[in-house]
Amino acid sequence: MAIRKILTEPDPFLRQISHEVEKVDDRIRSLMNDMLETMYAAPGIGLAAIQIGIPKRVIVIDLSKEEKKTPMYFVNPKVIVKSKNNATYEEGCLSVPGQFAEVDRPDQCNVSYLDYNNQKKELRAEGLLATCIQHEMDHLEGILFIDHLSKLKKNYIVKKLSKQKKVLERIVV
Ligand code: K1U
Ligand code: ZN
Repeated sequence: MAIRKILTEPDPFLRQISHEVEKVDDRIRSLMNDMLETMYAAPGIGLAAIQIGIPKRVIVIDLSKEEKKTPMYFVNPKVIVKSKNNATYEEGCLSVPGQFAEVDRPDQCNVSYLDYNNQKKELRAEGLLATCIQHEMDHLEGILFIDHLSKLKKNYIVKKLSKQKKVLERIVV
């Protein structure tokens, strides 16, 4: 397992549409293991493969709060049903470091996907899991949570990120 570099906005790679996976084989499992290690190290509660520069439709999530890790793996996820009611969560993103904003999304969704063992599965998600799945599925379409905000809020965050990057570059050099 390896910790990979997480791409950050405005890296154009994050805007790519990810490709379907043919089969969950050992190479995809190895990718998912690296993604989990990268996500735990960050730390975060979800990660899409495109965030480490791999344009494949692969997501990992772990919402467990206790010591015991409970990873979830979603390959080629598809939303089959989503509720009409929305929920608002303050979202963050490892590709938009240090920035948080409230985003409205359907509060429940049913998702089909392939699991770690290439088995077809379906899941009904609600609460933070529903939010996180939809946030990660956005990444597969090249969408970031800041794209759901008003132009004003988005520009504010993008400018803050750019300032943050300049400060960091000065410290590192
Ligand atoms: O970059 C990502 O896609 C991961 C992102 C997932 C997410 C968070 C909140 C709402 C929707 C999706 C994160 O994990 S940001 C970091 C974070 O939320 C967190 C970090 C440590 C402990 C608890 C939460
Ligand atoms: Zn994200």
